[in-house]
Amino acid sequence: MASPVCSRIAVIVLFLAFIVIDSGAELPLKRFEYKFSFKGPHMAQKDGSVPFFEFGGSALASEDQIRVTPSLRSKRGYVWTKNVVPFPHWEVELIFRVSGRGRVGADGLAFWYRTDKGREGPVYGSTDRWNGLGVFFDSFDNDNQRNNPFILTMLNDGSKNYDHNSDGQTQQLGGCLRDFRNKPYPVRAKVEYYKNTLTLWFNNGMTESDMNYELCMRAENVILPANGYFGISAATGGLADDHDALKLLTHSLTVPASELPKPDGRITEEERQKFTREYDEYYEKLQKQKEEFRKLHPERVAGIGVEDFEDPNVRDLRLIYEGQHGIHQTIRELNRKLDEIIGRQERTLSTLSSVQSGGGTHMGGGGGGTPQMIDTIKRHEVDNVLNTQREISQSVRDIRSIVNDVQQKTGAIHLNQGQGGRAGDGLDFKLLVNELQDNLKLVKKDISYLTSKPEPRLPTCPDLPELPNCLSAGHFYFFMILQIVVILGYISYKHKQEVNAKKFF
Ligand code: MAN
Ligand code: CA
Ligand code: CA
Repeated sequence: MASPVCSRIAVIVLFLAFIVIDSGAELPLKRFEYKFSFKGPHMAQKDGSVPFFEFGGSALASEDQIRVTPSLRSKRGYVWTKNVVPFPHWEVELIFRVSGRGRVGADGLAFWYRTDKGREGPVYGSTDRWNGLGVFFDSFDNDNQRNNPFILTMLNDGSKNYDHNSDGQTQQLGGCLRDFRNKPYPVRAKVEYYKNTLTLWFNNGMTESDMNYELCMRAENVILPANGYFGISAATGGLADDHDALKLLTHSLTVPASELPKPDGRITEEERQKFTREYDEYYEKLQKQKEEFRKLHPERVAGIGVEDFEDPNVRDLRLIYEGQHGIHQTIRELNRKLDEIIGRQERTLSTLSSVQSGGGTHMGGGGGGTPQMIDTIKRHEVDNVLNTQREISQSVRDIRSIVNDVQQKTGAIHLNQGQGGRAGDGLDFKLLVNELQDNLKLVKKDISYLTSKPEPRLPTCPDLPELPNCLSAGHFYFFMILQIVVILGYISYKHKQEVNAKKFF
């Protein structure tokens, strides 16, 4: 059961879609053309003319209508646009009234689009052998076919005469049997010529609505001449009606851009030369304007630089530079992060080594306790310790060299003494003592420097197994003083021996 319902719905949707697509595709753009329209109120000016229209014969304009013919016998009247119609597609709505006291009226009213202004003539008030379109609202049944009032369209290329006696039945393009006389409201006819299709709708004036149109005729492949005029004419004969034109509303129709044939993108040589010439002219004009601007505003030009416009090569170089700068920044950032990782790794290793080395010293008695919490050694603290150790080592090496120097000097004195002293030995001894004092001062200074250095906060030598040449200040003092005392004792002893030896001479 569901399947047929679904298929019906699908068909309806498809149908509606086609309608929407179809109607959307064919909807032309409409524009009201006031130069080809008239309507009341205030239709006629003080001199009786109607703007953009000319009329003659029995036609008479008033405030709200143009009476093309009065209901008097053998009248002809006409109204024509002053200007030719410049647009190829159009829609014209004619609102009019045909009224008379008789049961039968005559002869009828015509709407025209033709290449000449058909002033007074036999075809519903206009001239015959026209070129273009005639839409005839034929009230009187001349051929007695009981088919009037009738609405009839007829094309003419200027070669045909309208057959009045047969009501043009054999000449018609199309038409419809409609009564348009003595209606409660004005009747309306809408004529559309769009894409070579002629369509006629009719509103019989039974209501005031302007929407109740019904199709009268449609004809395709209709080719109307260009540059025609719109016109209205009417005629009476043995019988007569009032033929009143109330409104003529014209719209031009434009084919939507989506339906226009697309250009193939190629241009002719002539067009190319034209565009090139226009470009050159524009460029020259631009250069002149730039030059004028420079003259008028030199300070602004100087502030801006040589050119406000970037050269393509300069732009490429700038882009390359910016790219390289970006790469450089990225590398720097990576380098920084790598340093950070290495730092963390070193701290971790230091912590591990501290734990390992501190495990034996900090373990609670007997090795049965849990490890105590140990402070983490920072890298800069380790560096400080190492630097301090290096300085101490260097100082110790300096002291060693000084001590060696003192020993060498002492050895030299001893040698001199062994070779026998001569005159002036007392002076040499004095110089030696002074030099010894100077050296001692240097030693003292170095020691003072060492002792004045702040001790690192962290445990130093004992906790760092790889650091050699550690010497405490106490030991160093002790050995130095001992050495000096020995040397002085030795020198004193030798001096006494020499004094005693001299006594014997
Ligand atoms: C007369 C003639 C015709 C005309 C009728 C109706 O018979 O003038 O041409 O059509 O009257 O007016
Ligand atoms: Ca007729
Ligand atoms: Ca007829």
